[in-house]
Amino acid sequence: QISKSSLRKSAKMSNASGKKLNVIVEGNIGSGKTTFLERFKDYSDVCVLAEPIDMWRNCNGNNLLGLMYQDSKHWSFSFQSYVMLTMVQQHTLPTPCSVKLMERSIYSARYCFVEQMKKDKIIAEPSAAVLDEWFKWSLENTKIDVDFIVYLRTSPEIVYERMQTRGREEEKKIPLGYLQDLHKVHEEWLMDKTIGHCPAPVIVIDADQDKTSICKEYEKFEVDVLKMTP
Ligand code: DCP
Repeated sequence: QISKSSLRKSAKMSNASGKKLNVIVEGNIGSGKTTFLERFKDYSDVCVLAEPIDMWRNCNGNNLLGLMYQDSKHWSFSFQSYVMLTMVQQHTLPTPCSVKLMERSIYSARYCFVEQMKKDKIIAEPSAAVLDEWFKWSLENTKIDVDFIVYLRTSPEIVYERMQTRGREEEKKIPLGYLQDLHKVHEEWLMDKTIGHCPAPVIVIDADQDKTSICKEYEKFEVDVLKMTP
């Protein structure tokens, strides 16, 4: 007997235009982006690109993520330059699949993280200007397409708890205040549209919810956006 889930896994996306869809998944640290992406890993017509955190932890033997949290004034510029490079690599990676689902983007690197680091004077204005030039050049000269943004919207207090439970070594000293600041810049970029440029329609998912309720929201995304037919 063929199960419903195996049918779903082989389901073809049938978006009306037949155009390939590029979807980016955004949200605060600990908002559940990885869990959201996991759901699509077995689908034959979806290319899932998880965040290249392993590369950030090992750039020619250097843990840039760890260095950034240990001495942010010294290492944030190097770290964000490398994040932007890895994001351009993911945005431009060819795929035969109908849907490319990517964790984060060059946009959140620029409009959330670099923006906050500029505000906190962790990245000096001249260094931020260099990152901005790279950002603009990449958008103008490479093929970075975004058709939808999935925003996993959370409360900073909830993601703070999740982050502590997860216990990622590099993130041990992140204070609640940093997550509140990152929440604010995500909101300004994706909801209020007062920071930078929002490149595509935003699908908001309440990601404070427990796992069972979130799964229902995820299913709506599959049906409404990916047009998946079981
Ligand atoms: N990070 C950063 N600058 C970026 C992107 C990420 O400083 N441009 C940092 C923040 C986190 C780590 O990298 O310490 C990973 O953060 P993400 O929010 O991108 O990924 P998570 O694994 O926390 O996501 P989730 O828990 O939602 O799956």
